[in-house]
Amino acid sequence: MRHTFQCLDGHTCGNPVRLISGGAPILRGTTMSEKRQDFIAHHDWIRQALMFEPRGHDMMSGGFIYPPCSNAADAAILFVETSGALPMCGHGTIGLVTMALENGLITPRDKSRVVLDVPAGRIEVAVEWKDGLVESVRLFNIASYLAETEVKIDCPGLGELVFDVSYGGNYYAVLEPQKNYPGLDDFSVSDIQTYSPIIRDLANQAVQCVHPEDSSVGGVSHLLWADTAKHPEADARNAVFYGARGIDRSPCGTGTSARMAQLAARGELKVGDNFVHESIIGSLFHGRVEKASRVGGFDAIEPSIGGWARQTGINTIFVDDRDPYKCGFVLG
Ligand code: PYC
Repeated sequence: MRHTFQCLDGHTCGNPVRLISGGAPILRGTTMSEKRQDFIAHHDWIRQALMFEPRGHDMMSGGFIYPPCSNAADAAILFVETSGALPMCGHGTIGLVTMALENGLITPRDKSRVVLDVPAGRIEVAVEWKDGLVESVRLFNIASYLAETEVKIDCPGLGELVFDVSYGGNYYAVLEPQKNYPGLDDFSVSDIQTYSPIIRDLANQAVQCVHPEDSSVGGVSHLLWADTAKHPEADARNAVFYGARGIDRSPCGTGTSARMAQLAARGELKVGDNFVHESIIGSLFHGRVEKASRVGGFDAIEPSIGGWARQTGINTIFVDDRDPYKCGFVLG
């Protein structure tokens, strides 16, 4: 049997986004969190087939658009990525909403503001149109909070590392320059790919992060290697690691949200402040602290992220049951 998936491919500030517009499985559940759990339990092969090589690659990321789960929303998103079916993805939202609107896949009540149910909660996206196309968007993300401070691990090959863990839709170990991590200029791409999975494992042994309002969301899945900016308009730079070898080419929406929550908790950002974040390729997200909030017993912020995406093509992907690489592969 041959399974067919219709896709729109694009990128958000350099990082790939694949909108799977045909072939979405029917999911059980009434919320996107429940539907995400059903997808993980019964349909994860689709994510593997469409994200991993040979149909995807280390950075591949995307999602499905579903009907809304609540009256307040216009649509819902299920995110997929090489690292799993994420609770939330910022660059993914920017790309999926841009391509869905430009291709008429969603028709929001207000074409300048799309309300979406996602596994991590409800988000909104303000849309800037130009000549019938989406020029840029601003994503109003879920409440983000600093979960753990000064976690210490001993990383083989590097030595002691100290980091905070912050939530912006996924849990991030936020590594700032320190004795054994001098900064991105002295740390190669292959250093990031070598040490990040080891640090992620050690971080998950050191701390057990579970979202206070949804126990299905937990665990450090992403690492944010922080540094000072190079771009004249940026406040800071970062490289986010995910999956087995992926490094985000965009400044990372949930990572930027997590970083803003960390800085806000330290008193280095306040409500109304802007935070321009630069990616490993020099692209920018324009973050802002919109509101103070709470997550469980934690002080939190509601961040927003401004960015843009462009569609690169249309892709019809076949997955053949006879193919020994039906579910793709990841190089160790
Ligand atoms: O933009 O939130 C994001 C993201 C998560 C993983 C890669 N990008």
